[in-house]
Amino acid sequence: MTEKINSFLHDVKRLTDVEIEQALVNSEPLIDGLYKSAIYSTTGGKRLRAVFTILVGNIFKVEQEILLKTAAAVELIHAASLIMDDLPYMDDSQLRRGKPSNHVVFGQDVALCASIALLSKAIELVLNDDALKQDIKTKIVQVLADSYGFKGLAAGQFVDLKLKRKNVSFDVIEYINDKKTAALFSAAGKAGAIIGNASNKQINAIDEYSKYMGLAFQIVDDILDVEGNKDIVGKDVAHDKMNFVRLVGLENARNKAKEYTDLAVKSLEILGPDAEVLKEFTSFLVKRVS
Ligand code: GRG
Repeated sequence: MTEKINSFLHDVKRLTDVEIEQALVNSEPLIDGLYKSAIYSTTGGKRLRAVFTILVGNIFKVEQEILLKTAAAVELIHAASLIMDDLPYMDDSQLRRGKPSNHVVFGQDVALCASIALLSKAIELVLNDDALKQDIKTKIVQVLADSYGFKGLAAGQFVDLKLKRKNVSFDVIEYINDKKTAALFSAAGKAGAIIGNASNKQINAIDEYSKYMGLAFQIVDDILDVEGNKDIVGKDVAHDKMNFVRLVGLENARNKAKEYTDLAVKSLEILGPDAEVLKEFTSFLVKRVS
């Protein structure tokens, strides 16, 4: 089954890459440098959020082509967040996806502009998608906008930067992981479900699954941060910063990841056998090494 997911991942990655390439064609020579910076950070990556949108859409019988622009939009938001996260006044990371971080190559000023431009390109991709009806587009734009604002990435990052050191507790770290990591997975999944005309109950199930899966995913990320190989992980590891593993220890962190994974899988019950594929996806995510 891992082989099946691997090959699915490979195919989706290729198709998402094409979608992103087409979305970032520049016709204005004056801003060539801005596009170069944006393109630099949208290449590479495992495309897990795009895969998730497509897996969820498939559960609701949506064809892959209809989901691709939305899947690419989610990856653009993800790329924008990685650029911002690596900035010196944020996480201060020099390495991302096995190469120097965006600001190391293009400068902090350009990196920030590219990140913002990618966020608007993500929204534009959905709004200009002829495959989607207007009401579906509106719902997706709402979900995507929520994922990186006060209900998502920005909120998580704020707490991470400003409150974590003073107030380290399980709840605070869980809040950060929920907003910084699970929120975008949740948007990716909900967008796929919305395109599939899923009921509110089904969308809530996907949301709950994404939350627990995202929390488990982040713990695995923290484990890789502590004991991963920089060459395989492709980003700065063993940062001396607080994360879930440093708070509770490796063994407890592994147990907690298992607990979240079980809760994620339980959330899928109401979706029936079609959602089985997400169980495979969950176990694929927690076994990852990069
Ligand atoms: C307003 C966009 C925006 C952001 C402001 C900087 C910030 C707030 C939030 C940072 C969020 C962030 C980067 C969280 C880390 C999530 C995470 C575990 C990333 C790694 O995901 P992978 O392994 O990466 O899927 P690849 O490179 O494979 O795509």
